[in-house]
Amino acid sequence: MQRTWWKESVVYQIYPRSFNDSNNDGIGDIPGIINKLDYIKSLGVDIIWVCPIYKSPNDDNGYDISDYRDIMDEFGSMADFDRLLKGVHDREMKLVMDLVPNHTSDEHFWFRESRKSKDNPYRDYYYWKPAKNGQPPNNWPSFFGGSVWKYDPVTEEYYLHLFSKKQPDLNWENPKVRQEMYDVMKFWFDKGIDGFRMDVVSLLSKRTDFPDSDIKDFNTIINRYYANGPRVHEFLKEMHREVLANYDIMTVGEGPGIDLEHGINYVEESGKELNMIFHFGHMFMDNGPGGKYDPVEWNLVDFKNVFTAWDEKLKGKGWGSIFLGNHDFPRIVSRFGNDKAYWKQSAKLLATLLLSMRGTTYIYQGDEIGMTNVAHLSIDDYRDIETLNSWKEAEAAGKPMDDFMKLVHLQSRDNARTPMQWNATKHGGFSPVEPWLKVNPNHKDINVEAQQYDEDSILSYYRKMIAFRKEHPTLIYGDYKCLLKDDPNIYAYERFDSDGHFLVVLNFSDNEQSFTEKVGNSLELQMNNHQSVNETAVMRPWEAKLFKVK
Ligand code: ISL
Ligand code: CA
Repeated sequence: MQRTWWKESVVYQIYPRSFNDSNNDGIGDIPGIINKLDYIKSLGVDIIWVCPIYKSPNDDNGYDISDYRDIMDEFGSMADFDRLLKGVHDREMKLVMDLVPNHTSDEHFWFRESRKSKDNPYRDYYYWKPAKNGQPPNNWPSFFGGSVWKYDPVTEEYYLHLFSKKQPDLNWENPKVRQEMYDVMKFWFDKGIDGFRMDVVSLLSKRTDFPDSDIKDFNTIINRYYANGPRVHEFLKEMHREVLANYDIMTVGEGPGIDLEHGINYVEESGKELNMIFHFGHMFMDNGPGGKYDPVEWNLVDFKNVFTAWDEKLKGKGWGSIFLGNHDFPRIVSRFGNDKAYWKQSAKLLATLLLSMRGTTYIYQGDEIGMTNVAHLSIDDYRDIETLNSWKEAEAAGKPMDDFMKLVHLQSRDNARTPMQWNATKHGGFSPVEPWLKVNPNHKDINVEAQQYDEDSILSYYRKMIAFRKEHPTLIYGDYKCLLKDDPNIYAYERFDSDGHFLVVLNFSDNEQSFTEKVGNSLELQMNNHQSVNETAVMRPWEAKLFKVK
């Protein structure tokens, strides 16, 4: 693989609403991020990705954009943004923004025009359909509950929204729409930003015959009817030709339905589309047939298979992205670790994994201090549209709501969105006033200040592990080989190339495990996530060891 800056980078993801409030209104903002740039730099990361900060009525916290060329009032002004970009560049980091090309807000100028009349010049910027026998045009379900079609009395037709009804889907079949989006991208690239994370690119091209679905399982519906549509690669190649090729930037696409079979087509270097994609194989492992609120146990063998299969698939052809969480999923230590008895060890184990795999590493804000899921007692303390809509649906279906609350604690997107825990003061140092979403009560113990100068902290471990990765490009580019594929507790793999050879052993269990597989070799322990170093073949609960193989 050719060496490239974004392959060697570690990305830090910021959810601006929950990062740092600078003007005491309880909402994180851009000046708040600027105040923390030295902290972010101190982690050793290279790229900051900020979730959407554009003008938005905030039906889905900025993923509903009403002006792509302006900044959300609550987050600050364009002058603040320019200062942020300069502050990031002055510290020799890069700034990646979040582009939402699949849908706009219903308050965007294009949509306000589009809904006015059937012959409005913006009508075809969106998908409009007449009723079918007095019913919506088809039976597709929306990601956020209910139908994907919303009736609009003005022209007596329905418009398509795969997400909330305030997020109408753009019609990418219309070349004008594509040019509009390319112009938006150029606007930000010309300002000097260093790339885009692209929201739900897998959904850009629709099956324009809009067939009824004959199945119920939502994940299967996504794969069959919504994702990887017929023209998606044509659109992305055009985008690459017209915009991306002209800048030294990075792109990472996300979206449901990007599976092993389809994912490679987005990132194969010869295909000239995107640099990386987020695949969700490991992120949906715990979803049952009813989706995320119908959870099933995940197991380590499947988890390892996801990473191994993707590495194999991309090897020599494209580049991967390594992540375990983001603003849409539960906290990583609560989900893949043990956030009770082995909180510190398991958070460090996950850091070891994130920073020793092949691919670009993405760290979500707060994971570097081991932030955990939250268990607010009342649904009134939740804000996420997806959580609230699922709650209403469960209530309407007569489900026992005490049980459903437990599922919310396990699965809600708000788990990842509670404010960043800077110190032990009332609102965790995020804001002096009541934040838009309550801080996790455990901020008294889990916070940046408590870990900043503690050599044994999760935060210190992240810093060391990031530095170690940078010193050893073998961990970035080297080959990957999974050992003990079928071991249900140990995840062990080698990373090697002509410059070096490493062995990583991770005990994903609450019990001691022995690891004898490579003990005959001459191993030199480099990283260990427990305070007292252990060079033996015994793996303590949630122990992580990284060896140099000589
Ligand atoms: O959140 C999910 C599972 O909990 C995903 O299915 C998610 O809806 C999907 O990956 C798309 O997410 C992205 O687009 C959404 C937005 O709400 C998410 O925050 C964003 O990451 C619509 O723009
Ligand atoms: Ca604020």
